[in-house]
Amino acid sequence: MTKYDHQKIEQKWQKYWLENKTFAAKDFADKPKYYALDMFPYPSGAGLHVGHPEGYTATDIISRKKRHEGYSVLHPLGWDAFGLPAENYALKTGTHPNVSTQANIKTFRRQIQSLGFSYDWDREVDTTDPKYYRWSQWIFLQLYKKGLAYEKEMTMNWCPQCKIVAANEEVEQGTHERCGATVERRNLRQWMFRITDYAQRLLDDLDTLDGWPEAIKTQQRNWIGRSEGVEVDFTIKGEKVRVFTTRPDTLFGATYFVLSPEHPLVSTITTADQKSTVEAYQTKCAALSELERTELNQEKSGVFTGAFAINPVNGKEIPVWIADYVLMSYGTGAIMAVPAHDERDFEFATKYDLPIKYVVAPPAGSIQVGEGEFRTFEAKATQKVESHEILSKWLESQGCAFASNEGYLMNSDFLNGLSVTEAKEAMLKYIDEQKLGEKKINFKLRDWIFTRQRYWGEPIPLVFDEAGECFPLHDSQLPLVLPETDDFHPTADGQPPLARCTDWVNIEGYVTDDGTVIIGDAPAGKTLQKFTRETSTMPNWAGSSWYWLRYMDAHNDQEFCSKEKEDYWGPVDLYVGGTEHAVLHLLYSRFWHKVLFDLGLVNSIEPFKKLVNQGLILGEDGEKMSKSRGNVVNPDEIVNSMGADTLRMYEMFMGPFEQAKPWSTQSTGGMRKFLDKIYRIYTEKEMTDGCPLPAFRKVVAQTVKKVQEDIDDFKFNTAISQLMIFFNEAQKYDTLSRGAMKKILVLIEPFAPHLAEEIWSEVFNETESIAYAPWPTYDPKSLEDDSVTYAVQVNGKLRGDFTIAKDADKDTVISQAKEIENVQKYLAEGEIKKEIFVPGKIVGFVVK
Ligand code: ANZ
Repeated sequence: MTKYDHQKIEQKWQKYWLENKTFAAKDFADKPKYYALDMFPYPSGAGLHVGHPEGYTATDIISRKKRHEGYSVLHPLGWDAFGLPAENYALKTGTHPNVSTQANIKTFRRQIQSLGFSYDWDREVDTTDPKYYRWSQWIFLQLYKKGLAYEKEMTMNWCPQCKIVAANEEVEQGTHERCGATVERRNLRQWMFRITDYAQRLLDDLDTLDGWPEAIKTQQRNWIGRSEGVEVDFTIKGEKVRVFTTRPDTLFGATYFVLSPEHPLVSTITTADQKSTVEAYQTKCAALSELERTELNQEKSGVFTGAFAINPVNGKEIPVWIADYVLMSYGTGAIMAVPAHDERDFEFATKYDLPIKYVVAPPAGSIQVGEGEFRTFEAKATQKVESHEILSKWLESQGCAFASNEGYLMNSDFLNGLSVTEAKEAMLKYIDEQKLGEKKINFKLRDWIFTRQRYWGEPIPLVFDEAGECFPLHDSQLPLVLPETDDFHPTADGQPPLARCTDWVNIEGYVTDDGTVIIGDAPAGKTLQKFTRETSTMPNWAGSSWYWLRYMDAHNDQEFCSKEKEDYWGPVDLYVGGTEHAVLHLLYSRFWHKVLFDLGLVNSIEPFKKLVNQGLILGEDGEKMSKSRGNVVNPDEIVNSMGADTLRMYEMFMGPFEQAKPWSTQSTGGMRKFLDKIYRIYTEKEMTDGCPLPAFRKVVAQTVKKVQEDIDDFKFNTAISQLMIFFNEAQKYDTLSRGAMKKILVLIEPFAPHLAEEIWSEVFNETESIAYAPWPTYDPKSLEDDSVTYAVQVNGKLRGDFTIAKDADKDTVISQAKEIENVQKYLAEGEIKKEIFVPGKIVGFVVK
C-alpha cells in the first residue's frame, strides 16, 4: 500500500514555491485581475490558532482557482503588529515590544508557511516597520491638512494603580482588567478624526456593496445610527434650551424635562436647596462610562434641579431633572420626556412618580384589554387612553415595544385626530412658523479618538511651537521613528511614555513656506525655533486602515501606493475575516479610503467589493476556544502528524463556511485517509490515454461542475463531498483515463496543493507547477442520463420496472420486460393480445 510521506512532500513543495516565486503577483499583467485579501493577523505570543487557517484556506482556494482560470491574482499577507499585548508584555517583563513582536512574527510566518498558502511573500507588510508606518504617518498628515483632525479634551478611563489610560475593552465592571483597581475618569487631550463628516456617505455607500453580508451592513447602519428629528427650544429661567426629539408629534405629552448631568446649564438653573443633591449626583455619574449609563436594563436614576421649563407649544411648566440616561454626547444633551410613549421616560416617571400624559391613541380596531374584555377604537376619533395597560396591550398587538408610528393624536390641541405621520408634519410646520426650532438629522456615530497614551504605536508627526501652536511635519521628516526607551510606563505626571524621551521630544527646526516643520538648522531667511513633539501615539487601527493599498505597491519609497497600481489592482475583490470586525475596522477602513478618494489618491469609493465572514471554530467541547478553558488546538500538531493538506481539507469539510462548528481531532484522521486514498489511486491504478467510458465521463463532468460551482459559492464542504464521490467511483475501475484524472487533480489542487503538485510531477511527469494549469471544462452532454427506466403494466396495472440503455430498440425493450418475474406471473394468466410501447416510459401488455 502506498502512503504519501506528507512531511517530505509538503516541505519539498513549500520550498519550491518560495524559490520559484510561484505565486508572485504580476502588476499590469495582460489578464483580468483578482485581489483576494485576508484580514491580516495580530502576531500574538500564543502563536497561530486553528481558527486562523479557516479563512486563509478559503481565500487560498479561491486564489488558486482564479489562477487556473487565467486571472492575475494578488494574494498577500502581513502583520498588524502594533498594539496593547506587546506593550503590556513589555511592562510586565521589560522585553522591548519590538523584540517580542519580531519573535511572534517569525513564529506566525513559519506556521502560516507550513500550511502551503499561495501568498506573494514579497509583498509582506509589517505595520511596525518604519518603511510601512512612514505612510501611515503620511496619510495621517493628509487627513490633518484636510481639516479632519482636531484636538479635544476627552474623558478617558484612568487606572490610578498602573498610571495608564485603559481602553474600554480593558475595563470590566469599573475595574482595570489587569490589576483590579477601580478605574477613574480623567479628562485628557486627544486627537480626533471627523469621521462624522463622512457619516452620510458611509451610510449611503453601503447600498453599493452587493457583495457584503446583510448582517454586517445592518450593523454598520446601526452604528452610524442616522436619526431624523427636530430640535425644539424650551425656556428655563428665561434661557432657551434645545432638546432633540424624533417625535415632535408628542410635544403636548411632555411632562418633565431632563438635562444630562454634564449639561453646562445645570449649575446655573439649580435652585439653592437642590444644589448639594444635584452636585452629589453629578459626581456619581462622572464615574460611569456612557455604556454603563445607557444600558437599557440598567435602572435609571436622576434628581430634580428645582427649576421648571416652559413647553413652547402650550406654555406649560414642567419640572427639570438631571438623569443618567440622558447623554451629553448625543443630540443637545437635553430631552423633553414623554413617559406615555417612550420606554425610558416611562420607567423613570413611574419610579419618581412624575405625571404621564397620553397623546397617541391606537388606530381603529379592537384590542383585548383583559380576559373576554375588548376595547374598540374608532378611526381618527379623539378617543381617550387613560392607562399604560391599554396602550401597552395595543403596542403588544403591533409587535412593538413602546413608540409606534401608527395611531392618532389626542389631548394635543391642533394635532387631535391626525395620524402620527401627519402630526409630525403639522408640528414641524408650526415649529418652523413660530421659529421654535428646526429639523435636524443626528448620527450615533462619534468622532474617532485617534490617540493613545502608549508607547507601542506609530508616533504622530506633529510638533508644537513655544506658543503651543501645532504644526505638521514636512514629508521629508517621515518616517518619524519611534524613539528607543526601556521604560514603557507613563511619566509620574500621567504623560505618555514618549514624554520621557526628552531628546526626542525637544527639538529645533523651522517652519517652511507651506506651514510644515523641518527639524534641523534653518536656512537663510528662516528662523530657528524650538518645538516639542506630540507624545501620544496612534491607535492599533491606524496600520490596518489602509494596508490593502500597500500590498499593491509594497516597496514604493516615493508614494504609499502608485496610482497606476491602485488602478490595476483595486478594489479588493474578496475580503475574508471574522465578524468581530463588522464595525470598527471596516468602518475606519472605509472612512480612510473615502478620504483618499476625495484627495484623488485612489480610484474607487469603496475598498472591499465582497466580504465573507468565516464561522468560529469551537473547541471539541463546543465552546469558544480559549487558553483558560484549555480547549485550544495548535495547528502545528495536526500539520506534523497529519499534514497541512489534511488540516486544510478538514477545516473546509467541517461544515458550512460561515457557521460556527466544533473541532474534532479524530475526524482529521478520516480526512487523512481520504488523501491517502487519492494518492493510492493516482499512484497505483493503471492509466491509459484512451477515451473514458461514458459512465466515468459522466462522473468526471459532474465533479468538475459541482466543485466549480461550490467553490464559487463558498460551499467548500460539499465540493469535498463530491470529490469523495468521485474517488469512490474511480476506485471501481482497473484502468483510468489519464486525461480525466489530470482534470480532477486540478480540482484537488486548491484544497490540497502539496499532494496535487506531487502527483502532477511524479505521476504525470509534468515539469511546471500545477498552479497555472487551466481549470477543467466539462461537456454538459456527458451529464445527461444515458439510460431510462420503463414501467411495465399488465392490463393497465403496474407490475414492475427496469432500466435499460436509452437507445435500446422496441424489440429489445419488450423482450426485457417479459423477463421480469412478476410480469411473467401475470402474463401467464392468459394470452398476450396486444403490446404497447411508449418510448422511454412504458411497456404494456393486454392479456386475455
Ligand atoms: C421625545 C420622545 C417621545 C422621544 C417618544 C422618543 C419617543 P434616536 O432615535 O436614538 O435618535 N434623546 C434625545 N437626545 C438624547 C440624549 N442625549 N440622551 C438620551 N436620550 C436622548 O432617539 C431620539 C430620542 O431619544 C429623542 O426623541 C429623545 O426622546 C431621546 F415617544 O423625544 B424623544
